[in-house]
Amino acid sequence: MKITNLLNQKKRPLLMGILNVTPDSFSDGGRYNHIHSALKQAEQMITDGADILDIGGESTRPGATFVPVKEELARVLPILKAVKQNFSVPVSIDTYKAEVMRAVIAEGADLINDVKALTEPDALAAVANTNVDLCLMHMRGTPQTMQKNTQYEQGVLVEVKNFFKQRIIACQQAGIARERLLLDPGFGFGKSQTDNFKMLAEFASFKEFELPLLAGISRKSMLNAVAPAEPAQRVYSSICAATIAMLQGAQIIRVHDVAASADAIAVTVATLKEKN
Ligand code: YH5
Repeated sequence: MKITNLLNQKKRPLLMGILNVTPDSFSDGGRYNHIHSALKQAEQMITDGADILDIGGESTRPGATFVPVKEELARVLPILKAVKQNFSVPVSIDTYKAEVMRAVIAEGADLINDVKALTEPDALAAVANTNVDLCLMHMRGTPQTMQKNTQYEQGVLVEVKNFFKQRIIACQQAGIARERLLLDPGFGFGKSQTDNFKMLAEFASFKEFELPLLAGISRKSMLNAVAPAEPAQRVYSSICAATIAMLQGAQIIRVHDVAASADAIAVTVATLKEKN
């Protein structure tokens, strides 16, 4: 299912539920429990109102470590297959590795959610002659180093937009139709606290690209800095941030807390419906 079709059909922001499959999310490391717990999570998120499930096999949190292709595929492929067999919800795969992209596309992935915006070798070619949707996220540096230098010479908004312009051109040159692209400024990825909130305050300005915008703020540290709480207790601040983004045109919100976010979407939609 094309994400743009889903947006046109639902006529409201879409809810992308984060399905966590990195090893710290399950205790024994056994494959059966791994798949079983992912399917349970998936089922609950769909019941709660998820429109898309996002599956990632390598954590891209600040300081997270690299996962080899083989290991990433061992984590993600069985879960992708199981979700595709059991549910009809579109599946997004959070990866920046071309080899992983090729494998998950062959297994029916609907969206490639790339925190490196197809800048890795061979990534553009891996997706070019396919019909998957693509989320291009801005990150400066790598997950290992990105919080070391968060100074933007021209200001964060200008730099993120220049990056989007370059990546859109790179996609066009690789033969990727513009209609397949989504944009995401990448909250928390190599940005200072001030810049994260500047991007949220000015989120509407990213509409200039006339592409669907994705906001991923759920449970992030930028929220902890202003409303201190352990990650699992950041629901209220996450809902608030997602709502601020949706009021400014975010069309997909990437979240951990699906049920709470579905209520936020309902309230936002009812509000936006009455706006001139
Ligand atoms: C995103 O924004 N983020 S992985 C640190 C946290 C909580 C959550 C507790 N993948 C994004 O979710 N893909 C990630 O502190 C993403 N946009 C897109 N498109 C980081 C994450 C997180 C990190």
